[in-house]
Amino acid sequence: MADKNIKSANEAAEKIVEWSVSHNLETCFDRAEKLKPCPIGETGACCRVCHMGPCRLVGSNAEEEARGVCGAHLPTVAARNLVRMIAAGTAAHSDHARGMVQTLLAVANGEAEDFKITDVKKLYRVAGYLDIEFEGRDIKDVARDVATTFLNDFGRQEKGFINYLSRAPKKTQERWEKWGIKPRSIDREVVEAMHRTAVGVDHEADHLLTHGLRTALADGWGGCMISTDITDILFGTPKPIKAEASFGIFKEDEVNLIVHGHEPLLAEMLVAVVNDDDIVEYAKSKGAKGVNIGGMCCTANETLMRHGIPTAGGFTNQELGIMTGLVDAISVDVQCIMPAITELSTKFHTQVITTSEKAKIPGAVHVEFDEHKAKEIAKKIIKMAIDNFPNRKAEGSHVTDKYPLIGGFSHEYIEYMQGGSWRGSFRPLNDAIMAGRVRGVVGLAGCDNPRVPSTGIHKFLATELIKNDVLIVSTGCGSAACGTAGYLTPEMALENAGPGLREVCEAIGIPPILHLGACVDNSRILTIASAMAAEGGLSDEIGGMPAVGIAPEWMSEKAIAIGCYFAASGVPVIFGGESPVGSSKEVTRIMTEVWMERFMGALHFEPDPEKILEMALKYIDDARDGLKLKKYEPGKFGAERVLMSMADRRQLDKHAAKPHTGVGG
Ligand code: NFS
Repeated sequence: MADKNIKSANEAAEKIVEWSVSHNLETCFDRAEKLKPCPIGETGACCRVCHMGPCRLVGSNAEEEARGVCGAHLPTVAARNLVRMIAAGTAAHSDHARGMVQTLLAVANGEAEDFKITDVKKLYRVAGYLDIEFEGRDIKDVARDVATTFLNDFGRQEKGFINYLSRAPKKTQERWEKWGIKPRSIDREVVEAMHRTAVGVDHEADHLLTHGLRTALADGWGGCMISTDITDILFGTPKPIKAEASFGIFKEDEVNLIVHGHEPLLAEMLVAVVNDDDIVEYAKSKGAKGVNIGGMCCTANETLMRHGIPTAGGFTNQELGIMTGLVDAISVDVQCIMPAITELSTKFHTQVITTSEKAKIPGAVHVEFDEHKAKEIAKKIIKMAIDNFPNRKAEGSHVTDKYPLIGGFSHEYIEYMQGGSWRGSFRPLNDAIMAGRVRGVVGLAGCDNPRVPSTGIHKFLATELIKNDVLIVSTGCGSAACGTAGYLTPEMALENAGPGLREVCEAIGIPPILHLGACVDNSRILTIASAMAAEGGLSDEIGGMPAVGIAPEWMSEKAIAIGCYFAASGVPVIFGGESPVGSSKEVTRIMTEVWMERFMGALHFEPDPEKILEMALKYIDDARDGLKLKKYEPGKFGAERVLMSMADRRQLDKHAAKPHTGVGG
């Protein structure tokens, strides 16, 4: 593990942190050191839902004895706190998804002329999931029906559930049905979560947390999955693509514009127009060779996956990026944007531009995005960056490290690469797991965090897991952590993967860590898990698979929503850091033991990286035992099953509902 005395485990980032200290500039790392978390709030024992408090439920026997002024017990308070985090996280992803749906509708209605439907095949596949007729129909009519069907998933008031629940394996759906956690609509579950957690409403921890899971499922199989699919329809389904990562992506002789935040609409338009003649001419007139776009956080993942736009990294890199002195403008929309960047930018020449009607930051210039005038606004923003280029000062850390990477692994591509257009399937992966070549799969995701040597736990787990023949799928700032460390390359398999995983990676030609996209693209992992269940030979539901989710440096409420939708879908999840409900034994028991019993998933919090690794491998090996697979032994593989008899196939087909998954589904 990384040395505890460093701020970032990423060398380039650490160089800039050192530079910031020598130049008396404050960063999140300094603030994290100065501002220790309140131990009562940190563990979920503080209740702030009314103004008789805040009540602190503390003491040596708080679980049994502590009460708020209203009489609320600690498990109630801790559970309410978690449910509110889930609601906030769900709201964030889903509001983003709503923007995507509204844009698709505007395109269908001819009101957003600068956007178009790029991936018609994906539109048809989505229409197929939704039982919308598409053959022989006008594309825009299909798109309109898709968009209006999805809009109903946000606000459905009549009977029914979120459409995409039907994409999960049948057995997984049956568990949801049995325990009453099928979400009706996204907004409704979020509103109900806020209602139930208001003073004097729902007080039973298990009952509260059950609704938390229902809300989280609305996020995963609703907001996130809808957002992924519409983004693919509008801008293309990702395929493997080369890009670069770290601070060396900024160019000395070009205008550098960072796109930072989450919603890809404006970023897509900036990428589309950046090489237009008038833009290039204008840049030259100000002494620059052109305009270079770089990404940050999840917007980076979106533009990297589809266009190979380089990334400057994840959450804790945003201030450091400005400190290179090379950023002429940073265009931000919503989520994970530190307000600190405007104050910091005054020490440099960087122009911070806020663009969402939902988000302003004191000190930033506001240029509001409107999908009906996308191109015009994109050009305005690029010109602002160009105008600022001559103001670039000499100072800045000017760190130039960068690494190549390969991103762009959509679930469609992962299926395709295992057999081509006609025979794409998850058979080879399932077989490799059955034979013990691949021990299991880990989703390594979530934020990077200044409270630990930032990106260090991601790097530790990434290298250890692949050494143990575990295939990694990564998203969000987890991908950025791996990308800026140089881990997202096929060579990584040769140098660091265990013998079985290396063989598989070489045979298919993939890195051992697959970059699947932004945090909303965690929905791609749900689709992959469903496809693996449908393929047969492993578990016939998501639960019971040799698969684990890990968010080792999480900080956002969105991560909690994601962790909970994986748990409810049947995946054991391990988060790093202190538990935000660690004060309550009862809540902790429900999230681990009770959820495991009901859904075959769980949500653990474990600050020790070595223990996270140990737990993940144990979950994987226990799942292998449960499925009666060959015991995992490094370098020793079972017989690869090449062909299945028809009888075998029929047997599997009985359990598996193939039509709900991936390509051709
Ligand atoms: Ni995910 Fe993306 Fe990063 Fe964390 Fe924030 S950018 S949505 S929340 S910090 S991974």
